[in-house]
Amino acid sequence: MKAGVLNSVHIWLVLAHGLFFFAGNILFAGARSSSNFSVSYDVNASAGARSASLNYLLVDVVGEIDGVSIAASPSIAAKHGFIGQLNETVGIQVTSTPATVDEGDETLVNAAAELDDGTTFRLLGTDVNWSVVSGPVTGLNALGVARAGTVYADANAVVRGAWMGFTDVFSLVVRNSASDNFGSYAGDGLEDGWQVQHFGVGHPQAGPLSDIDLDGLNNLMEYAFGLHPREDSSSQLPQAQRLGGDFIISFLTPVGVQGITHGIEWSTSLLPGSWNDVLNTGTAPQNQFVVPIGSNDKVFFRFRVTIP
Ligand SMILES: [Ca+2]
Ligand SMILES: [Ca+2]
Ligand SMILES: [Ca+2]
Repeated sequence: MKAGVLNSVHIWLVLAHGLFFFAGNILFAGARSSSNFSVSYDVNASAGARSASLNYLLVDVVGEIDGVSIAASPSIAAKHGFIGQLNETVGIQVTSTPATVDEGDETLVNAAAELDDGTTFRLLGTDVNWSVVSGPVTGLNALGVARAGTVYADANAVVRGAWMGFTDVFSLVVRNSASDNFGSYAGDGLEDGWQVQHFGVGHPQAGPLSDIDLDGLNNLMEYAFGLHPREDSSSQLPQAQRLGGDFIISFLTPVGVQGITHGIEWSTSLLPGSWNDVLNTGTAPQNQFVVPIGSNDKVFFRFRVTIP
């Protein structure tokens, strides 16, 4: 029993010793500073105190440096000495993964909450209210999965996410990955961008067999030879040149024209069944056709353009 009493006294003395040094630290606290930080004083006061510099604000509370510090730029807040970091949401960020999507494909639109300590956390897609602001997105479901529509050229689409009163928009790129799949111009052999360029969207005379300018060349021929489908271009077809005993017709496939096969046929009478194919001896994009004149006193040519 006696030993037990002595032990109890010893423990009490250690505690008192510790308390003494705690009080001593408070007595000798004072101002501290750095290039972007200053604390005017530390104080053992239940009301705490506040100090600040150009880009720092510190609110002290009892016994240690606790409180809130705020940097003006970037705007970040930190709360010292609390059991856990306390955060406030200051906005949301909407992005898309991937940010470029082929027409007809899907991409996942994400949203993250921005916190005042400079961190973010991912939001569940189902927690966000999604909507399409503009552009070729034909579907955007509750999870944030966006489906790109068909386009005639690369195009931007803007989607919006809203959560807890915050909104953000994101612009994703829909890539024109197929050249003949757009609306009423799909599958007709003409590049959709060319049709929209000359006729706008959905024009009834933009098809390959129409000849809106009545120059004798339908739109397929106009396209194949890089001509303007709404201006008389009948004199702009490649011309035959005589070289020795041959006629030679040589021309380049226009830049951007694809899916087209150019051909030449010749006849001496223009009669049905009298037309003969000529071999294309050029190397793409060059086309070259050579027709021996022989003993013929006249030879006619005609162009033939085919699409798959
Ligand atoms: Ca397309
Ligand atoms: Ca087309
Ligand atoms: Ca025409």
